[in-house]
Amino acid sequence: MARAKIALIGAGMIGGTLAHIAAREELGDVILFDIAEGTPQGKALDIVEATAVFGSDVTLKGANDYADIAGADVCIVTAGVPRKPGMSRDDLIGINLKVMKAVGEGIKAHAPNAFVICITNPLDAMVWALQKFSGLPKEKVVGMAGVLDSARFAWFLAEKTGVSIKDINAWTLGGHGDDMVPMVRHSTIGGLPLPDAVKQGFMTQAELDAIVERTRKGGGEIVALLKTGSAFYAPAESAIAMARSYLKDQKRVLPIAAWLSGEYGVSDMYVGVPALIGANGVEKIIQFDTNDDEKAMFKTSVDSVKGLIKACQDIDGSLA
Ligand code: A3D
Repeated sequence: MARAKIALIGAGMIGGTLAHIAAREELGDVILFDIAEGTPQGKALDIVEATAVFGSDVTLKGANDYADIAGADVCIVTAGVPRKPGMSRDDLIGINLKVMKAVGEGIKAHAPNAFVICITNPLDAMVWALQKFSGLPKEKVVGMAGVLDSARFAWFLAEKTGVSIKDINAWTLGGHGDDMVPMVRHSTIGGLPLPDAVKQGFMTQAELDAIVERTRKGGGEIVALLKTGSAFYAPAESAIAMARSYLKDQKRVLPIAAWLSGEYGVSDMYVGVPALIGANGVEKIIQFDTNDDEKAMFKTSVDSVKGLIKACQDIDGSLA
């Protein structure tokens, strides 16, 4: 069977890290695409030289021409600009919407059968625009945010309770903003829902509340520390988990920005929900039962995403 072809659109901090992980894991041959000349070629050459050391039978190539992504099985999109300290993700919308138009048209022309994972912020609006600009089937275009937000949630829980990260299963739903919805009742430590873990003394309610708050602001915490950009290692790992589930038909259930058609009371937009990813893309949306509080938080988050979509439509009339 031929090797998979993975096109990384954007060869910046996340794009370069994605290329490195994909090569080490022998997930497939990698095309690293960017508008900047030299950067994708330099990163691709650097990593392909490392394959002699870690022994992966894959090739990597840098590109500035969309023709090079032809026939890609997976496209992971990080093209655009990241946040700087003091900026919200929403401040990026003007620049990154134009980038999504160019990227969407490039994918439509050269890789129409790909499974597309968008990472560019503001995530839920950019994946929506990317689907519109590319015209690819909705189940083949998804956004990465929930895997990352949930990973942050899980790590904070592991750090606080001293329980292995392997035995923590955390879920964060809704849009990828500070009003995302960490699902306290559905997240577990060793199988115990978090409210039960509090009752059993793993942490206090106040400590759990602080973790929920830290999770919501997890991206900003790293932006403030780095000062020159945003997180890239954990975002890249998160997108690779999604790509792997598609390429290997693993059928993992992951929190992703998926197109909703009535699930969770939401239609015609992307928002973070648990979804099963297999060889057909998004094969199923998993519906958690939600109480009134969770419904209200989810609605607030969805309303924020609606506001971002409206802003996209105001900027680009073709999206209306
Ligand atoms: P960065 O290192 O700046 O890389 C972005 C790359 O995109 C640069 O190399 C640019 O040259 C390139 N680029 C710009 N315009 C185009 C274009 N039209 N076509 C192709 N390439 C282009 O950023 P990064 O890798 O740190 O972050 C990339 C994006 O991911 C940003 O929008 C971040 O905000 C976002 N991000 C999202 C998450 C989520 O969880 C959703 C997490 C972290 C970062």
